[in-house]
Amino acid sequence: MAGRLTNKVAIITGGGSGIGRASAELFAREGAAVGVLDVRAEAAEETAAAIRAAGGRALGLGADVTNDAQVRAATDAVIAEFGDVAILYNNAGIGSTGAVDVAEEDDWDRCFNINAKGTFLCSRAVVPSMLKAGRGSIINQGSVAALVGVANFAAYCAAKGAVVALTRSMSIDLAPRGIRVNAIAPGTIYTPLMEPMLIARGGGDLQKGLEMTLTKYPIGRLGDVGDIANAALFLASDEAAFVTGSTLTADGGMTSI
Ligand code: 1HS
Repeated sequence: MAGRLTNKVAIITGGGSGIGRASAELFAREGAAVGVLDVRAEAAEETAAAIRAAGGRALGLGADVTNDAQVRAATDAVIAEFGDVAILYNNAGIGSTGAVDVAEEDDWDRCFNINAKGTFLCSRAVVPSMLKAGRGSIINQGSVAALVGVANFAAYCAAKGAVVALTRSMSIDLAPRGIRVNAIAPGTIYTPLMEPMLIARGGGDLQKGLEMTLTKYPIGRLGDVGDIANAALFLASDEAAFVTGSTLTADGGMTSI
């Protein structure tokens, strides 16, 4: 299978659904062998099976990105199957709602652990393999919520802000060693992560939450998973050879208002 990622090995976290699944399928269509990680092993395997059924190469693995042993075991399994890793997409994430005065401590910790610490643990596990190969591209899932304030998303805004700051830090540490690190800042994409946040915004009414959200998007629609998968593909590919430390907004103009 020839394409923009031919002969590359990719790991995508949160690959069992949403943006992660769309990206895993796109990367595989572009020639990558894909390690699909998800906290739900059956969802990871489902994505991997769909890729294999379409003629691609994929391995589905259960891994909680907040658990270092699980992350390392999954990374090692991907390397054993396909070889050293060229692309890591730190996509796994979780939402959180609430202003700072009502946010729950457990929720804050969970939001930081999955979004920010997970990015750290997965990167730490994969970088040695990229260094062996002499090159790599890491893509971290940020959010527009890292760039502008979003009402009633306190923990989420803070955690995604951490991901974007970590991206800049990683990029300067790793650029001299051949690894590029970038973030994507998606606007609202209708995925399992976003649904509870939309319901909360609409006061329990999903449709109302969707309508309220749409007013923030000059382009006149919310995003779809393919919009973000295509942004990730660019950053993963050699077309982005001079791009590192950047945060690519894919937000229909939301942050330009
Ligand atoms: C969940 C995703 O990172 C977007 S954060 C919410 C932004 S907005 O659609 O409410 O303006």
